[in-house]
Amino acid sequence: MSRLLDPGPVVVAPGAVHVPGWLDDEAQRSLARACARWVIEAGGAHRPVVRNGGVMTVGIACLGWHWSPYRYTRTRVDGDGSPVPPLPAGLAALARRAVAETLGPGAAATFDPDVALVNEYGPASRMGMHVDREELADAPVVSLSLGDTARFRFGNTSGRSRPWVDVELCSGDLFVFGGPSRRAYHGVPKVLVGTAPAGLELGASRVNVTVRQTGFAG
Ligand SMILES: O=C(O)CCC(=O)C(=O)O
Repeated sequence: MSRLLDPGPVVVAPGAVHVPGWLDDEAQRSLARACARWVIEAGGAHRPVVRNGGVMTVGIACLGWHWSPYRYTRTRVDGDGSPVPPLPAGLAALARRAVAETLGPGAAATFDPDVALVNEYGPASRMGMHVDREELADAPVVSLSLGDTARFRFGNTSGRSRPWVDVELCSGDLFVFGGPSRRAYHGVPKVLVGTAPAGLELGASRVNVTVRQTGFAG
């Protein structure tokens, strides 16, 4: 359920905007159902192995391009090698609307997303501070949250440490970061278990859909 007094868009940093309750209850249910389908079409959510050999605690299903540390490919190179399903047109359109409503029609006009990651969090999942840097394009990143609330840490472009702002991303919230914030470090230090709205069919505590533009040809 949406919070009673959503404060409206909050500018967290230049180019970084949080919109609480952007998706209403029905839109959340519809996105949750779509995510369940997309994860199956993508061959499941894989748990990438990162630079230090650790296995991510977040499962990732990829649409449009396959992300595995630290590159994009057209096939699931760290899985069964099969091709990645296309980015659904409806999700691309939703992401374009998100950019228009947060960063303005000018930013939306040039936003041409071609990849989405469906991130599945369990109660103990975390995502360390990182930069979305594998994309050539400087286009904004659109992030939609479903299920349990996440503590989302939005930092700076210089490094993993402070200053940062902790934002609670609830089910239905939108977060967009572009412009001077596009290469900011960010992460999810905690999932607040048991905070998901009732009636959402999610195969995880929390699902985050991140839509991006790689800037790659073809
Ligand atoms: O789950 C989130 O809210 C953030 C996801 C994220 O940082 C990413 O996919 O790079």
